[in-house]
Amino acid sequence: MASFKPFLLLLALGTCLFFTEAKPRLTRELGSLYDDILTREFKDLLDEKLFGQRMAPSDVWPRKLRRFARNFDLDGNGVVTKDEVVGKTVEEAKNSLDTETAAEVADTVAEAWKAVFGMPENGLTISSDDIVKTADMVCGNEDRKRELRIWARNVFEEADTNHNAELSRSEHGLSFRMLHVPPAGLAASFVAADRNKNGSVEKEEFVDAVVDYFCNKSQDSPLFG
Ligand SMILES: [Ca+2]
Ligand SMILES: [Ca+2]
Ligand SMILES: [Ca+2]
Repeated sequence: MASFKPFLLLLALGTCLFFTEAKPRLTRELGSLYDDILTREFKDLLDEKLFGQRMAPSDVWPRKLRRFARNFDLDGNGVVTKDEVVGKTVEEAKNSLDTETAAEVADTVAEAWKAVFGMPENGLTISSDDIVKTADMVCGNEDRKRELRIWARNVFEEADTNHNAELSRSEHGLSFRMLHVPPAGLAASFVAADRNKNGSVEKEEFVDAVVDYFCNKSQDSPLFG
């Protein structure tokens, strides 16, 4: 549709000019018809501009979301599947954690896939707009955002293996390796979460950092590498 607009605008203007010479009365009628077209076309263009601004405040957010998704795209085909996110993470949890904690991790990851992010069964194409729409549905709805906070608290509880209500560097490292954060990104991830710089990550810091990662549209974060 957009490619016809310059043509329609030119046609409207050209015809108005042509009829001005030949038929004044008809010109008035056609003039108002073309005024309508011009008004409508201008409104469409304006709507497009406003809509575009609403949908794309910047590319920081999509880039951040895509980076997170790519950590899980283990075969590198551009699609994150349920098996890559849930299946493989559960497999790794079973290999490196005790049976009970591994079962808890399995539940938390499965919950994230379905209940928190509402991911489609057939996976998600990382480069598509669906990834932004998915995050928008979570962050734009208070109930869904609460689910995200509850999920982050559960992840924190599982990561806090000595149950002292804070994550040490090694506890943080173990959990974030399981979330496929590359080893080179772990130090920056810890610093991003430890906002009061006291050398450990408290629950509130952790939850805030997770929500900020998924919902802050204007600031990037190294939390997930
Ligand atoms: Ca894949
Ligand atoms: Ca701890
Ligand atoms: Ca701290």
